[in-house]
Amino acid sequence: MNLIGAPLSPFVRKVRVYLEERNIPFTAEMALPGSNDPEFRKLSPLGKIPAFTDGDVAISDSSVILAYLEAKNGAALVPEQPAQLARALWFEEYGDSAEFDIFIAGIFFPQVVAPRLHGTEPDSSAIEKSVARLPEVFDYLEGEINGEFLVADRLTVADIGVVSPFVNLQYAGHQPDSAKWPKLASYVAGIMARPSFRAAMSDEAEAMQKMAG
Ligand SMILES: N[C@@H](CCC(=O)N[C@@H](CS)C(=O)NCC(=O)O)C(=O)O
Repeated sequence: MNLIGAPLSPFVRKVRVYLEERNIPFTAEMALPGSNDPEFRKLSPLGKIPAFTDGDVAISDSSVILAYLEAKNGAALVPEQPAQLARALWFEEYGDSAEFDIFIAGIFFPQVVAPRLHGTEPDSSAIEKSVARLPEVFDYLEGEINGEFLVADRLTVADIGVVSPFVNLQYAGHQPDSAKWPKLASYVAGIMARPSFRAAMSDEAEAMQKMAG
């Protein structure tokens, strides 16, 4: 199995963490988001990362990759009980959409990546608008969390999908204040302390250092 992408992407991290959690061996290959390399485009028609191959099977969406791995290896991180399954997939999607839009597109990318990529100053007023939206995400999650995991008292794709974007947010210097969002702060710290997340973050350290200049 080959995971293709760049280490700081929350979507690449989602897949990497899943593979670690299930002890599935894989190789990792570098590709930048939006790459026009024809070989990469064959695997990822939209040019997005991650792309993923398993023999002849090529997949280019993190949620589809996790669904494939659940089907191939036996369900482990997606609950079977319908209401729990829906809740787990909802939170995975919430991480991929609402959190991605504010944490990564709104803060991490313009603050950390764009200045390095384009040699320009960060657009502080646009970033501040996204920072001002953090409480709406934090309030929502605080109301949904009751303990160590979001669903079924065990790790699911919900936790991987929700916490992965918090890693980028932390790289950009933001995290939920434990005085205001105690359940969320403790939940995020607990999931991020898992060996799977620690391994991903340790692999990313060099890329993050380069990004920070
Ligand atoms: N739905 C996709 C989203 C992947 C995605 O948007 N990746 C970003 C990088 S974090 C990307 O490749 N962007 C390049 C582009 O949109 O051209 C997934 O879950 O894998």
